[in-house]
Amino acid sequence: MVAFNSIAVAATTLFSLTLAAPADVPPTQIIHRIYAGSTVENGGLHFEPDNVVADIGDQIEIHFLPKNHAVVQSSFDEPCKPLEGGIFSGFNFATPEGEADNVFTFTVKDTKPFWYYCPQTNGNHCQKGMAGVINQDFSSDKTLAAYKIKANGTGVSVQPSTNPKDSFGGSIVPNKPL
Ligand SMILES: *[C@@H]1O[C@H](CO)[C@@H](O)[C@H](O)[C@H]1NC(C)=O
Ligand SMILES: [Cu+2]
Repeated sequence: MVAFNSIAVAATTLFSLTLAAPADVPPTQIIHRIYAGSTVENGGLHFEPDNVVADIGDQIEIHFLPKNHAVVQSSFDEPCKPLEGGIFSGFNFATPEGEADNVFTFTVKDTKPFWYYCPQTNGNHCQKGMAGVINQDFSSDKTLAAYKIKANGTGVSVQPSTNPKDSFGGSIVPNKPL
């Protein structure tokens, strides 16, 4: 009886591991650093670089500059509004100067355009152009410039969660100096 139970447990474990496998993307060890905020561009309301090309399995690492930015995924058609099932860093990176102590990191899961914005409403960051893209389709008219124009026309940014410190779709990890 004991032996039979052990086999059943082992079989279940193996089965669930097999099921989980397709969702995992093999890491490439490539990291793309994106700075939320800027010391030079657009009064600081800028992601730098805001147009990144990445492969499946690459890591995106968001480094936060002053003052209190966050990152949320949206669709192209509805800027400044969270995409269902998308990523959110949470407002966990306020810093008076320099980079925040932690970064937000997530894995590129496919090569479809990934649109994102800063949901800070104090100063209308998304409407003022704090928005970006990973893997824009350069043959499409869905450009970053068009996304920013559309963003400018939205009223107030939508928050992904009632708890501003929630975060999902990625990890908060210590900011290691280069
Ligand atoms: C739209 O963009 C302009 C130029 O950056 C800015 O002055 C204006 O405040 C923006 N609109 C909103 C609602 O923030
Ligand atoms: Cu911001």
